[in-house]
Amino acid sequence: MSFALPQLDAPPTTTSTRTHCPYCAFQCGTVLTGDNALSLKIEGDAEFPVNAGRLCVKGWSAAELLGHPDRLLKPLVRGAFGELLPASWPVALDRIADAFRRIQAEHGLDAVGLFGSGALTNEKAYLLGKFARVTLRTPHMDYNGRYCMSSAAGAGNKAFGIDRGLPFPVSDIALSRTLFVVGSNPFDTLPPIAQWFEKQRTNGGRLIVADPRRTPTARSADLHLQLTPGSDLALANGLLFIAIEEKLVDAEFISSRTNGFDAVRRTVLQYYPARVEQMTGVSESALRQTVRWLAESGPSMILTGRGPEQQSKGVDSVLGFINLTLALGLPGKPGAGFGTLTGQGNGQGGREHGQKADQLPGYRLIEVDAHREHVARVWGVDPASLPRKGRSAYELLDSCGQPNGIRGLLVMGSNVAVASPHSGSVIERLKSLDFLAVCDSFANETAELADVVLPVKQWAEEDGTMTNLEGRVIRRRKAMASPPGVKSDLDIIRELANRLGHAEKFTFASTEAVFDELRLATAGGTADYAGISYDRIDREDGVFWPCPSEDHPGTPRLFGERFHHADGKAKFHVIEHRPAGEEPDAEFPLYFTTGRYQEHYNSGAQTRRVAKLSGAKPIPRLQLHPELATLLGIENDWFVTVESRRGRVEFKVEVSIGIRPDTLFAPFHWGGRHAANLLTNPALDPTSRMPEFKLAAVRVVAVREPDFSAPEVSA
Ligand SMILES: Nc1nc2c(c(=O)[nH]1)N[C@H]1C(S)=C(S)[C@@H](COP(=O)(O)OP(=O)(O)OC[C@H]3O[C@@H](n4cnc5c(=O)[nH]c(N)nc54)[C@H](O)[C@@H]3O)O[C@H]1N2
Ligand SMILES: Nc1nc2c(c(=O)[nH]1)N[C@H]1C(S)=C(S)[C@@H](COP(=O)(O)OP(=O)(O)OC[C@H]3O[C@@H](n4cnc5c(=O)[nH]c(N)nc54)[C@H](O)[C@@H]3O)O[C@H]1N2
Ligand code: SF4
Ligand SMILES: [Mo]
Repeated sequence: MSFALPQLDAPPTTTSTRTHCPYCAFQCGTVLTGDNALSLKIEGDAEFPVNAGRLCVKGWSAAELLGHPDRLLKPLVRGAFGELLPASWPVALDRIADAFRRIQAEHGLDAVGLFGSGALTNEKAYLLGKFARVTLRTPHMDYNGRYCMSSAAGAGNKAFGIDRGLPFPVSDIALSRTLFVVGSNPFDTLPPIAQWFEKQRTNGGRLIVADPRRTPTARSADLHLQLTPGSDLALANGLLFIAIEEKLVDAEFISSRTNGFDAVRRTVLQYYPARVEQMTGVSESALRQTVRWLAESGPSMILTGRGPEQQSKGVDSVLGFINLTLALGLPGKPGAGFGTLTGQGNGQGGREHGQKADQLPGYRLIEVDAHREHVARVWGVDPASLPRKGRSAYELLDSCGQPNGIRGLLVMGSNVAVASPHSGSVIERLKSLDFLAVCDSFANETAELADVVLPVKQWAEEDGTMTNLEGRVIRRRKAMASPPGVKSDLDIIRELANRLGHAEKFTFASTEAVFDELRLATAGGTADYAGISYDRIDREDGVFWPCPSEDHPGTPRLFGERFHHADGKAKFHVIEHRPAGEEPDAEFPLYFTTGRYQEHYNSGAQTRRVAKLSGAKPIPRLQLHPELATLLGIENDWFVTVESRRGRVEFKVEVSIGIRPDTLFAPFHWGGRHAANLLTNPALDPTSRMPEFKLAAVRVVAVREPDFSAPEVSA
């Protein structure tokens, strides 16, 4: 049955290539010179308007991974004695196709699952979704964006009728008079964004940051609201109370452009300042100052990050801040409104083209008949043959090996064994699968558990499109040939579809041809890419969706005239504070929250391998306040064992005044014994199914002095 398909990417034709960084949603423009891994030089692209030449330390060092000695250059297949052994491509691909065919024959179509990624290009996300729905016909396909943008997406859809992270270009930040950043630390997570904050400051603007930690971003703020973890929703309602009380709301905007304010006004009456001060730990005077600055004449902007979003009330927390921006009449004006800072490289595009368990391309919904019909027509299949809505990311993983759960899984672009909440349990579930396949460039902690690992091309070796945090669709351009022995994700999907009897649905002459089919599939949808072509992206330095036709200019700024609900109005939502899935108590008295270092990226599978980055941050450090250190009888550089109801981890301590005394913080970039996610709580938001990465109750169970005679062991 198997035969080799021609590979989609043509050889590179030039030694200087404009493309984009492989990592985060800022998608900095880069210029690559050289045409092989050893000589490749990365520079910031001064012409690309988003980063204007700047890069962060991860972007500068990204080339090191291309020729890295750890890079997988051959497929690996689990041998008879349990070890992963090199194998040929036909053997490895046959192994996956045979396993999926057998599992589906024995246990039904639903027994196979797919797990995708916001790191994948639009073309890959689209084709993987098509493979799930047309070839495997399983409902169970989800992706790591569920862990990332799903709460912001849920809130945007509810309030505005559309989910585009920033409804305006990043450059709008510089135009805002007051900028309020809630639970994001972009000076570490999107560092070149600092230039837009600097311009805003030069223009006389102010910055307010809400974060339990005094981060580099918070340190540069005019006002830092050092709130209790999980209290964002109460904070938002409390700010709206003050706006109403002080008559700072925009009555004209509320009546002409929104629905639902009256019910919200009645609810927020309960959120009077003294109560909110007690719930959030933010003083009444700081609450009043925040509202007055936001309402002062001149445009104001509120941006959220993962802090308020990665909670079991993440959607409602974001809706709270949207309510506030609507009441103040901010959206739709240059330099003003609400936005959320997307995280992964293609976190935006990755959630538009059908990787989500409830979605089809173009942000269509898999449960809506008209949407099913449109996409089925493009794919040339019967709409009734498309599966229905499947399980969300954590639920999908949690069902692995369980009765009626997933028995065969393919993971493309996520290190779920490190990135998932309650990771100790997720690892056990992965081990209980009949069959696990992983496509990656590195044998990460998830690949170590796999039956087959397929080595893939990296960013500089392939073409495609990405959609950045502004909704700007940009080109990833090939700069060099890939090592022999690796394949692109697109070729892998096509080879598997071919083996499973669907070659004719996956015949594409190029990556661009995949994009052209994506354009048809998204035409008329919310995320309409129909008018975007590779040529246009090249000419225009990116095109903003929605862009329904070739003569449409694209849409850099949304909401100027109308919102995307049928009546053109935005919706207020009544929301009430509720406790987290788990609050500190006598047994587990401390808050534990998680986040990021500038030097490492997500599960660390890539950046832990870059010498300069792992040199700067070899291990995770547990950040805790000096008062707590005194209470525990520990000092900087000591070791502590932290325990939650789900697991325990030993951390080296970093005593710092930059955190609340009731809260511990650790980054999640490491696996094994350093894995923060052994502690986190998989309580899920009811709408977005986002896990509660930002809040677990923990206790310190042991402390140990450092042994200066032993060398420090890194992860
Ligand atoms: N260096 C680096 N950059 C990255 C990434 C990376 O791993 N490393 N990943 C990319 C991705 S995928 C993403 S999603 C983004 C994430 O970007 P951010 O949202 O900026 O990142 P986080 O560090 O997860 O969380 C932000 C802040 O939330 C705070 N926080 C914790 N609990 C709460 C709370 O209850 N309320 C509030 N208001 N704040 C709280 C934390 O202290 C932290 O400073 O970064 C992207 N960029
Ligand atoms: N405790 C805690 N946990 C968290 C978070 C948190 O704040 N706290 N944040 C969550 C968030 S926001 C996110 S986005 C997730 C991210 O966490 P993960 O989903 O693990 O994502 P990454 O570590 O970025 O990358 C995963 C793998 O994809 C591979 N990869 C990169 N590009 C490609 C590609 O094009 N094709 C293929 N096949 N592979 C590729 C990389 O080599 C890497 O091994 O973690 C989540 N987990
Ligand atoms: S900010 Fe993001 S896109 Fe830019 S260089 Fe750093 S990791 Fe890459
Ligand atoms: Mo993310």
